[in-house]
Amino acid sequence: MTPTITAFERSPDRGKGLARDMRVRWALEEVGQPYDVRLLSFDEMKEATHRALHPFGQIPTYEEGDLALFESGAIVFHIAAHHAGLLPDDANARARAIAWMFAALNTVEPPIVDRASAMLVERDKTWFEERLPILEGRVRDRLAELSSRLGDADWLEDAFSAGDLLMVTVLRRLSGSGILEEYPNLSAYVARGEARPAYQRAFDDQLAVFTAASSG
Ligand code: GTB
Repeated sequence: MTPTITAFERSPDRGKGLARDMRVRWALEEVGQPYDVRLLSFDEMKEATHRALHPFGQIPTYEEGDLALFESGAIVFHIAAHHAGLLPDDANARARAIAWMFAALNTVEPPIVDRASAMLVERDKTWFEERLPILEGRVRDRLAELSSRLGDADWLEDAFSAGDLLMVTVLRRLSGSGILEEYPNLSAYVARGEARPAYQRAFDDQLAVFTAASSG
């Protein structure tokens, strides 16, 4: 059965692939699973029909037969658990790849999102200039630790996994900040992820949505 995911009808990132449908698209492309996309406006996301799928009225969601899922991490995990290619077969290696999935979403993403949110909605506050270095300091702390762990390896464990897929999408939220570039091995890590053919297909598909919405 072909799954259906939801995505922004017009992404605020103007097709840069920073919204969280990107990680789901990428996972589906990595495992070779075709999918449909239902595009939603901000108003539609808050309607009861969509809230039945997503309690917080957000994207992405994932529907496949009787299954309806929300939360990008849970969706990527579901895809990885049901197809070969995103999680190792060895039980211990699999557990470690899953640990990196949680690390991406639970340890590295929060300070990055805090910074991005402040940049978006707190710029006009009197305390913004004082707060920004604090938020950026927290991002740098995490990146320094991640950079140190990655070292000169290609991926976080022996082979590319769903942990890398999520980590790369999380680090991409720093695009344009200049912060990622302070850690050359992390920049190269993100570039390695972006160079994967599955990533490229997913990126092109989400960009095509934005381009079509802008020309219509
Ligand atoms: N924890 C959830 C998950 O991982 O699935 C979070 C889902 C989420 O934040 N969804 C956002 C959303 O639906 C889109 S991805 N927002 C609408 C709303 O809450 O009303 C977040 C996002 C949005 C825009 C950019 N951007 O423009 O750069 C980047 C990321």
